[in-house]
Amino acid sequence: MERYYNPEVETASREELDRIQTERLIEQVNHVYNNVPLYRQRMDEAGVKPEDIKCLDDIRKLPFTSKQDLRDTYPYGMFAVPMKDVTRIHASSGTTGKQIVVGYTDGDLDIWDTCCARQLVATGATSEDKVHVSYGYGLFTGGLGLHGGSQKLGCTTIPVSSGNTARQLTIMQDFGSTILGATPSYAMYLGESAAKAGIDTSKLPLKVGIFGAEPWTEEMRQSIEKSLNIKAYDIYGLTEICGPGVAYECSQQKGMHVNEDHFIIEIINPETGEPVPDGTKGEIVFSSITKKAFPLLRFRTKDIGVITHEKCACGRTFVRMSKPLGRVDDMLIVRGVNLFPSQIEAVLLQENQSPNYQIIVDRSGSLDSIEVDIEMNEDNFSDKPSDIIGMEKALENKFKSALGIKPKVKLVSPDTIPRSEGKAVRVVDKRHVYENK
Ligand code: DLL
Repeated sequence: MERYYNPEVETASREELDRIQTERLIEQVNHVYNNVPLYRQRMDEAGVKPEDIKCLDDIRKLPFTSKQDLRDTYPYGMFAVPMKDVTRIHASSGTTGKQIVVGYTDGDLDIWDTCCARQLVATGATSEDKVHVSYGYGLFTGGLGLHGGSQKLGCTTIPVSSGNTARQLTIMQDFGSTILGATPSYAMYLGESAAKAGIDTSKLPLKVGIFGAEPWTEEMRQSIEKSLNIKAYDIYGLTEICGPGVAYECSQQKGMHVNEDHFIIEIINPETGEPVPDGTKGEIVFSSITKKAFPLLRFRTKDIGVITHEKCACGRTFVRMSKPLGRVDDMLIVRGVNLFPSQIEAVLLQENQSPNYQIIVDRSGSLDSIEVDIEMNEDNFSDKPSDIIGMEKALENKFKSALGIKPKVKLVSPDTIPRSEGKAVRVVDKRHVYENK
């Protein structure tokens, strides 16, 4: 039988959900108007006053929020409560200088934990479970997010964090982990490593995986389910909205239910900003309607997806979103780090390298690899292999300190990177991480 963490709201009627969302949206609009200068200014410019928001459709009168707005107000410009009320800070994965800093009050953390607890229960978890959290702990929201949900549900929480694969496997065996939280690529790696170490995963108590933070395909799901002998669930979220737990899969695994009592989802045409009907692909936009410290209205995620309000056999009435089907921008997620080609370009510029470059992302087994091919220019041209290797290593280190990940750098002869007639093809992603839908 299907179990819910908050049955009243997870299975509430559409009318009831509309009522909750409308009430909370109105309150949130007042909160941001009174406490976030950027919102007050944007709403004044658009000629919208908080009292103009009376029903859910009125959300369209409100301005969008972009990642750029969050960068422009770095670090605390979007915070809507005094810092003394902010009890936790997280930041988007990725790079120095361009991080998005988000804050939570105690109440915000409690809601976040609830959202993650709902996901756990949707996979069948109870307080008897031992939740092995292999998402990174730290500014990244994955580790502490799932941790909070697990603890709230009363599970035995094992805060392993990421890395040290041999130790992860030992803990899994000796501590008896029953649920694993990790990025899907790390879960794949754990499965491969278990096989190499001769561990028979069918003998382990592990039964469920909760995987997200990066795109993954149905093929990956099947492969992880087989190698770890578990059932794998998808969980979606983003730092700006809270972290993991924005949307979660149920027993039916036909899309992810959005925690609609806390977040309003819209799908828009990314060019016009106009809403598109259910079943039509568009950019996913979220408003957080209960968050006090870092409330966002109509945040453009740049993820592409579709939603459906069709009834789900699990009994939940929350709208379902598809897996992200792509991105509106060119953001890559490589080994869990969000990365923009423009950040690679900035390092090249700083190092006086040629602007002719190409980024090649690939995956062998479960490990992402990233290579940056750069044409040599007049200043650094050399045909001495030892010089070239030295320059490549130096650049690799520059990337590591600027981006947090170390790509392989290959200096190539001038005029060898293919030129294109339209937009330069900066990224070749051979992993095919999005489903071709
Ligand atoms: O990845 C939060 C998270 C942690 C979600 C753990 C799930 C589990 P960010 O680092 O801000 O936050 O990255 C957010 O990652 O806009 C999507 O592009 C992508 N993403 C997140 N979950 C999924 C998923 C966390 N299930 C960005 N499938 C988002 C595909 C996902 N992409």
